[in-house]
Amino acid sequence: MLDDWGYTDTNGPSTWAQKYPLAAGTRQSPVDINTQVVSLDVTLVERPLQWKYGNNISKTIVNTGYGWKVDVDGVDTELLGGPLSEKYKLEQFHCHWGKCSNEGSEHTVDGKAFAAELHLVHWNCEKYSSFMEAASHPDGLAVIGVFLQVDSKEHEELSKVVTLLPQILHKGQGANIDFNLDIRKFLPDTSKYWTYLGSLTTPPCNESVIWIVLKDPINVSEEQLNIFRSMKNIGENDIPHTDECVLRSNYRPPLPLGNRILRECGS
Ligand code: SG4
Ligand code: ZN
Repeated sequence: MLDDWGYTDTNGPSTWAQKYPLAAGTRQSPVDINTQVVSLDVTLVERPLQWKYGNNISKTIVNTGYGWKVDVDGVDTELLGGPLSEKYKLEQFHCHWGKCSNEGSEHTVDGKAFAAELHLVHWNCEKYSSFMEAASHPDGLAVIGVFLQVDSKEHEELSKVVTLLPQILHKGQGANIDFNLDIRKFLPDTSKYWTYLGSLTTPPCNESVIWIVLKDPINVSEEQLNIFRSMKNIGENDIPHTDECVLRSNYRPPLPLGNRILRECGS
């Protein structure tokens, strides 16, 4: 049985709105970032983005059937400043990629896609009491997006994730992280970013995300991406019918910005 949503021809992004009406909304993500129409916002410069991620906060990694996801202990984490009016806590991070490296990111810049995009998902812990509660409010979530581009050498910290993937090739599988997987090493310069109001990029596509897309990409190797591309979207004991069970790509293409404003900080 195919899931009711996914990234195959039959259950991919263009079909989501049939079952998840929010996916047809006017505040959807991702979007193409047209660098000609972004507005420079001095208030963002005056209120720098601040974050605090400690050691040993990455706890487990799971195959969600839609990719890998690292759950963190976010108690002592913080994200504030920039476009955010309150303090947010990190909940998890995950990645989107494509079947080849000229596609894979969800956001695009002047029509250009990167090979992959890392998402650090935070929730507003000042206004809401849980991630779940926050996810249904327009200012509930804040996601930092980091573009991944291909380079000849591997990304050292990402190689720690890659090493765990053989244990979670199938949907539903998980592994403990008993070493320091350091989120800070996934961050380029965080003073340069674009920000806009959007949604979760997967069903149910809640319009609850303040997006912060970092301008500078980080480098990963093609080999690292190839391991991502070998993950499966079915359980270990499910019977594979076609090669549709391989998660070759898991990104949603850009949606119209409409009358939303894209602001930029730093150049
Ligand atoms: C990925 O599928 C994550 O694994 C999901 O996390 C996440 O959903 C989903 O992407 C949407 O997040 O930053 N791309 S995104 O907009 O965080 C949520 C889980 O499955 C609710 C928990
Ligand atoms: Zn994501």
